[in-house]
Amino acid sequence: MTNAAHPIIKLFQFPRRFGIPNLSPFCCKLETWLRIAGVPYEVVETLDPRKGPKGKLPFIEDAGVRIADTSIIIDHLVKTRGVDPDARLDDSQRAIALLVQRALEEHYAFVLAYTHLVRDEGLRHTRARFDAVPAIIRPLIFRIVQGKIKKMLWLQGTLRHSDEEIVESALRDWRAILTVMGDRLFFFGDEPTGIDAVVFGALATSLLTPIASPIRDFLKSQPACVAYAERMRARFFPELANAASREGAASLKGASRPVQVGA
Ligand SMILES: N[C@@H](CCC(=O)N[C@@H](CS)C(=O)NCC(=O)O)C(=O)O
Repeated sequence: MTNAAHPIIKLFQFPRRFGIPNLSPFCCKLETWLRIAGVPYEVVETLDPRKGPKGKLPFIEDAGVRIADTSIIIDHLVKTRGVDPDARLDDSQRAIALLVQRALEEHYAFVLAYTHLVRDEGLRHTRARFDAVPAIIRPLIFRIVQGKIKKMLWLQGTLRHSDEEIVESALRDWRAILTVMGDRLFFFGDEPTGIDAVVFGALATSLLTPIASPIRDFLKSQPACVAYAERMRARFFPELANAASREGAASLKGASRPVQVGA
């Protein structure tokens, strides 16, 4: 796959946190897709989306050319690398995949911005990303970034709803998606396809992080969903799955009372 015509691509994305590929559903999606498709890459960590051609992360650099937007990047790699994890899907499966992708990327992604960057439970964990900013200007930068996120969510519409309404809308997304998935190993059967990268991108940051929310509680209560998320991480990011299970074992060892795993 990698030869003189195709130098290794550079993947610009946020640094990893919390034992998942990325807190950003889009960064997690793209890196997962690269591993599903077997396209080699090297990661360049950055906290600054403004470096990308569309002012967002992730983006790639392929032979010196920067390309943004996960779906456009994937189309580019399918064409140039001749790999396509969706090759075996029929028209109906492709249509379902697109609708699920739209639900997660054009609706649920805004709920994630709310749960992770506006809600107190999320901010408690995501505020640390400002640690790299000099302490003297940190509160100011934090207020500016938070103001930008809130404005975006207000214009998009999410922030006009109550917390309960936002959570309920997200639960509807997940109930529908989990119903379509059933308890198959991967979204469309025994082998992963592109939509698994999208679903895992949204699920990992919702379920496999310490960021508490009623959405995480719901997802945790769905055994097939938890097994799917763990399966995706174990298959495509074994280095993270091993670290996560070591952390889990250590916290069990250190616990003074028996702890119910997965509770
Ligand atoms: N449609 C884009 C969405 C990417 C996106 O929204 N990235 C977010 C992080 S999850 C971002 O960079 N936000 C920074 C900003 O909007 O300033 C894709 O598929 O790549």
